[in-house]
Amino acid sequence: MAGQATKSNQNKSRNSANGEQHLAAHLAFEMARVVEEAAIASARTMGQGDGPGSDHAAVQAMRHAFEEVPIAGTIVIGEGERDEAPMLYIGERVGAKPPPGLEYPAVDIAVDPLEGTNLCSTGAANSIAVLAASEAGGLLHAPDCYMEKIIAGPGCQGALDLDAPPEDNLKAIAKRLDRDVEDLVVMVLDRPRHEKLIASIRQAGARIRLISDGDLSAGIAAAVRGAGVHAVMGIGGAPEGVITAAAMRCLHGAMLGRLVVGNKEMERRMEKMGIRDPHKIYQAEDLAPGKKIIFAACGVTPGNLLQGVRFFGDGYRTHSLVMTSQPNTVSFRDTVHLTGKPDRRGVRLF
Ligand code: VTB
Repeated sequence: MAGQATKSNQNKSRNSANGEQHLAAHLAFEMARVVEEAAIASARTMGQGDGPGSDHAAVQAMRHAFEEVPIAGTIVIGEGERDEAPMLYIGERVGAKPPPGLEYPAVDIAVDPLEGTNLCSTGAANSIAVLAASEAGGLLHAPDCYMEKIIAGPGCQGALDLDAPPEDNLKAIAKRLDRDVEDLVVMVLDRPRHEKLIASIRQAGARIRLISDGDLSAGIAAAVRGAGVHAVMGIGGAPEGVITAAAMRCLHGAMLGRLVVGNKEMERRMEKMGIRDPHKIYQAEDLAPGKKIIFAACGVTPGNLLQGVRFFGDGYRTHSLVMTSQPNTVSFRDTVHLTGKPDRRGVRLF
């Protein structure tokens, strides 16, 4: 009897584990739909030279898409404070209305409906629609300030030091990757604040790719094999840093980040948001501590990692990266959205 009881308990826990896996997969699928909608809407505006218009299109489409998702969602990183952003503001509740008697799971969400607004408005590469989600409390509520970052692949866990000179980090990364510093490619945002950093990287002998925007997709490129990028260094947005950290949790990338406290006012805001030590060096696990992380990004303009949205007569095609930490999955989703019947030749496979 006792044996049977144990077996039934085992079955129960196996069933609930399967149920949770199913939920993770289902939610990841829903989140992919959300970033796809934002990408499609903003991609329509590509090259119009209207950054705010592109951003607005993405925000509106993302907000609308959330209405179908069965979650009790809270935006923890979004378009700004409630009084400055009408949609996807910090604290906004999103998700479908549950039927009577049913409760949907509480989910915290960090969104960047259009990461790389300028890239989209000029038709340049690498703009994406992106979000990260986790169980409640699983994403740091970072203020909209800057963050010093260093990001590299899984092999560099424990080898990075935010306080060390760039050449030391490059040496450490090269060692872990079994190559010379000269064989490394580092992505850096092309900003005057990085003048010294860029000079040091050049001095050390590594190759550099300067980017005008988009240190989030750069971070992902550095954490995977085959993208031809080995590290991201420099100061970018803190909200983007938290979403990058969520991606690192799924990819096991190495990341360190430290908020840049500009002034007293910012320090007060951080305190209000529950950040006790504003000078803390965070790892990906601190920025995105959730157990069940979901990351979803969809290409808006063509990029290194993701293709952009392609429109054709009877629909459009999107390319997304969807990842979960538990179970740990990394999937690419290539979707043809048909708005009518395909033409005589049918849906193109490749
Ligand atoms: C970066 C970059 C973003 O903001 O985080 C950057 O990745 C930081 O701000 O794409 P500055 O532009 O002030 O340097 C973006 O460029 C836009 O969100």
